[in-house]
Amino acid sequence: MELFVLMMLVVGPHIPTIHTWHQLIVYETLEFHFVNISMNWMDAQSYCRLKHTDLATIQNVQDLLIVVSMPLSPLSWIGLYDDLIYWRYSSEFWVYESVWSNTSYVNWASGQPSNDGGEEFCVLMTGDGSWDDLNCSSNASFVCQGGGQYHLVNLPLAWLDARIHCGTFYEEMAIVDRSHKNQMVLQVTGGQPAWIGIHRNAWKWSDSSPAYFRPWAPTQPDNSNPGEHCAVSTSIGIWQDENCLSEFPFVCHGGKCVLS
Ligand SMILES: [Ca+2]
Ligand SMILES: [Ca+2]
Repeated sequence: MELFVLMMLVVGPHIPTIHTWHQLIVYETLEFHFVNISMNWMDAQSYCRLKHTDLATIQNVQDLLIVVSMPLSPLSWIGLYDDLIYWRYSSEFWVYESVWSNTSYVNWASGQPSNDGGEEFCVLMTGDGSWDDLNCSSNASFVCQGGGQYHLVNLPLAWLDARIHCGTFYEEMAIVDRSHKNQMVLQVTGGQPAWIGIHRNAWKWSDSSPAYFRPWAPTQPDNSNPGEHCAVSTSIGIWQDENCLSEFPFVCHGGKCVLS
């Protein structure tokens, strides 16, 4: 535990907000409340919003140290969840994001999106034109668009590198938001599996804060029991994904408080 915390302090990506005032170091943080009642994640969220502000948002090592200083249960819900709804197009410069509703065009293959291993955030067009969500670090050919046409690039790259390639040499990665566009892309690929320009921002906080700090336990998240779309903190402060319908005690946060 001590080693972990020390490592987090040394290498953690976020430094707490620090104000120097009259030689004092003052930390701003949220106040946290451990609730020792077992509920599923959604009910815990409702409880926290009613009694405090929201399920706990833990954005840096300072927050984490405060949370683990409480007498947590072995697994306690926090506000982090895997957002399976918001698929979107984006380049390096713009984002087109919409709730994927019945009126939005999708062409998922049977059983997809599957989010295997809890790490499938990018969309591959398969050989028959249907879509599969895959790990974005997988290498695949990809489809760009530019000059009013789609272009297959036979250079296996990870999804993000493919998007950069499209932005550099064409205009964008392929936007496929209509059935006839899906057919046009399929004609260009000739059935070769290829990335298209759709992905999702996976892990988010219940209170909509950005979720860059994610100290997962080794091998987590793994979505090992499908439906593991919500996160718990272990008592030592590293996290794992669990089925949102499981029942655990939980941590809420209230407003900001100041430590000095
Ligand atoms: Ca999949
Ligand atoms: Ca898990």
